[in-house]
Amino acid sequence: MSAYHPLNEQEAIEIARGLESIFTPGAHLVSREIGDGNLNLVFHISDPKEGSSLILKQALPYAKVVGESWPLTLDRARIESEALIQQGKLAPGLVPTVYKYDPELALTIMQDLSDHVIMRRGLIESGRYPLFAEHISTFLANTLFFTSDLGMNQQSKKLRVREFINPELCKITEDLIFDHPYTDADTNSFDEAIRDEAEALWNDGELHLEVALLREKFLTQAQALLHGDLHTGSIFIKPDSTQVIDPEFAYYGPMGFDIGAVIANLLLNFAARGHWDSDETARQEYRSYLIETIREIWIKFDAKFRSLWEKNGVDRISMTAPGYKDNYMNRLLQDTVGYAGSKMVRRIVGLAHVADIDQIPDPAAREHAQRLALSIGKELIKRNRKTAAIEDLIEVAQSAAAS
Ligand code: SR1
Ligand code: MG
Repeated sequence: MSAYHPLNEQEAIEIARGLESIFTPGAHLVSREIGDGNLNLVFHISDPKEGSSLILKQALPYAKVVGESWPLTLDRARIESEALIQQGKLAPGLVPTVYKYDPELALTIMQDLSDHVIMRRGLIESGRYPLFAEHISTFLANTLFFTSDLGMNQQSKKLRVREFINPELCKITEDLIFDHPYTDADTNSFDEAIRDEAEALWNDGELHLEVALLREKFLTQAQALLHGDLHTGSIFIKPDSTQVIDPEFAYYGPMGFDIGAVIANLLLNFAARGHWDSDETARQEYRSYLIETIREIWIKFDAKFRSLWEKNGVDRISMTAPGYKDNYMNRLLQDTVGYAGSKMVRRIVGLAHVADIDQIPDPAAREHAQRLALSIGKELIKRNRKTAAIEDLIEVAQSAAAS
């Protein structure tokens, strides 16, 4: 195959045909471009007769969500495939298998997960996933602990940080999450009905101080290898399986950014309930399910992370210094709360929104959900450094919903 160019469906089939461990030679293969994300081409290639299939994901040299005017590095395909391989080793069974990476075509060929659904869609359709908290807390504890200075050789970690330098994708986050929502930026996008809320964000000094502190940590703290974009659109799910995909934003950053991303997206769905429920009872029940999931994620993550630290810690003084572990876990919770809030705010007034809220057709119901999400998000950001327990975050969400 020649140098980089965006593939068409026939070319995708020819490349997939080379994976003889998946497809029998001469099989009749079918291709569908199924990419609905912001950045890449995604081909689903299958042999309908044998029932075998795979996913072929190609990075485009620009951000698909905006167009060719926003160039974007193809190196993100290397970052993504390498992160998937690392995460697959640390959290087996929770990440799709990578079959092949082709640097020239910025292409990753991986396991097909189409017997799962994208979790954002699953939540919109009121799905319940009883094993999700168990699975995602394992993914978070294992990938964050074993890539940090607490759980891996500290010299090797410095070299790993270098491999995952991801400046262009980090800049997207720095702009779209930690800057643009707080000023009248061209990239912002919001319904006119909530202009008052957007303008309030631009003029809230107390909020800006907290966002600047969270941004500083995102810019400077190489704490662990993050997924970097762990929203519910980056998770394939079914009742007995959770698969984390799409780590093209991976880099060494503050752990709370990944944990906060998961919680933020559950809370965005929490804010959107009502339209997606048949009646008030259904709404209350689904909200309770989401809150219970959030509580369970943090409690399980905290227990698993501490246990890994006890059994596999490599950093002597941090294991013996009285109070250090509790202090560390509390700072992690505070970061989680601050980043969860930041990720909620950006999805209401920034460039990229979420279907949970944008797809509410009734303008009044949508406005209500947007205002609720902003109210929770702002409060989490403002309270992040005062948080002492996951119950504090839950209280913010429940009181905002009740008022
Ligand atoms: C230009 S990319 C917009 C957003 O999509 C990705 O999923 C990230 O969340 C990014 O901020
Ligand atoms: Mg993505």
